[in-house]
Parts: sequence; structure tokens; C-alpha cells
Amino acid sequence: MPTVEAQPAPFTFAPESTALLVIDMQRDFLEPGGFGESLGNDVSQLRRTIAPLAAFMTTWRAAGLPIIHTREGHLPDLTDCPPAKLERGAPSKRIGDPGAFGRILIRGEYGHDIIDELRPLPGEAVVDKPGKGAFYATELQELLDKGGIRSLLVAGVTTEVCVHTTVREANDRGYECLVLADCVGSYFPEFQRVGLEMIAAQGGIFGWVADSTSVRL
Ligand code: C5J
Repeated sequence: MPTVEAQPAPFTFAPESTALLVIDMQRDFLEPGGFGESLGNDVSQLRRTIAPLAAFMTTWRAAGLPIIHTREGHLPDLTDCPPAKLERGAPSKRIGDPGAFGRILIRGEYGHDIIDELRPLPGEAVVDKPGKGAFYATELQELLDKGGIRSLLVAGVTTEVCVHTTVREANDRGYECLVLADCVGSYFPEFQRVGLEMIAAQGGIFGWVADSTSVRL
């Protein structure tokens, strides 16, 4: 079984029961001119994850291992979007408003989809989620059960929001999670650093953290 030099301790996983979970690598969050940038965020902080993640996905696929992608977003009528999420803050653009890449975070719109560099291959699962966590109101648990998956390598954006929420949910459900530090990103460098520290703190309270280059299959 591969063992990865990780924080806070080596992480060992059985490839046949491990999936790569790629969280929300969507145009709305990552593309210049998109929703994320319209909120005043520096998308380069997220875009630095694209090259290492694309390389890791190539290696993972070559080993015949499964990738599950997620997308955060809502139905066109917004019936799955809690009013609190819709109305919070005073953003210049809200979920469902017209944006540079179609209606913001609405399923089926161009901006809601995954960036070209990390496009899912036919046969790879894409889980649409209305919340920050990938387990809430989705089929993810069922997919993992069916595939006999017990460990997750986690990548995507943003570190302190959807990655963290998902890793916490997974941890509570008994999954062992290794977060790939170079393949997760936050708009805020401080949150990136502290977000990763929080996962590995206290003996790995939510999981393990390592760069993707430390994973050898
Ligand atoms: C955010 C996410 N940051 N995918 N979504 O709203 O982390």
C-alpha cells in the first residue's frame, strides 16, 4: 500500500478503495472576469492549483483510479438555495444574477461548469451540490459506498470553505482524507495556510496534508 509523507504523520492508503475528490474547480470561481473576481477576489490564488492538479489527475487516471468531481450550484428557479445564502452580504452580484459567464452558480450555465483544463472524462462522476459540503443533499455517500471507497484524496477550491466543509463531513462519516496542499486554493493566503494547519492539527483532527508530488502510486 502506498504511504505518503504527510502532516501530521505518514498517510497510508489502499488504491482500490481510494478516490480523488476534486471540489468545485468551476469557471465561476476560477476564471478571470467571473463571479469570484467580481467579489474582489484574486483568482490567481486559486489558479496556481490548476497545473499541479492537472498533472496529478493524469497520474491518477493512468493508474486506473477513480476521480469524482463536484460543482457548487443551484437549480434555475433557486428553490434549492436557502434565502440566507442568497441574501447574505451585499455582493455586487448574487447567485442567479446574470454574470460574465451566464447566471451565477446556476446549473447548466457556462460559468457553473468545470474549467477546461480539468474537464471530467466520460465515466467520471460529477456531483452537483447546493451547499458547501459535498455530502449535503447529494448522492456522494451512495457513490462512495457503491465503489467501496474508504479513503479520499481531496483537491479543489476553496480551502477554507468547500474543501474544509467536505473534509469535515467525510471525517465524521469515517473516511480517511488526505488533502493535497498544492492542489487546494483559497483567495486568501492566510486562510490557505491556517486552513491546512487546522486539518492536520491535534494529531490530524480532520485528516492529513501533503503535496501531490509526495503521492507515489
Ligand atoms: C465558495 C467553494 N467559496 N467552492 N465555494 O463559496 O468553496
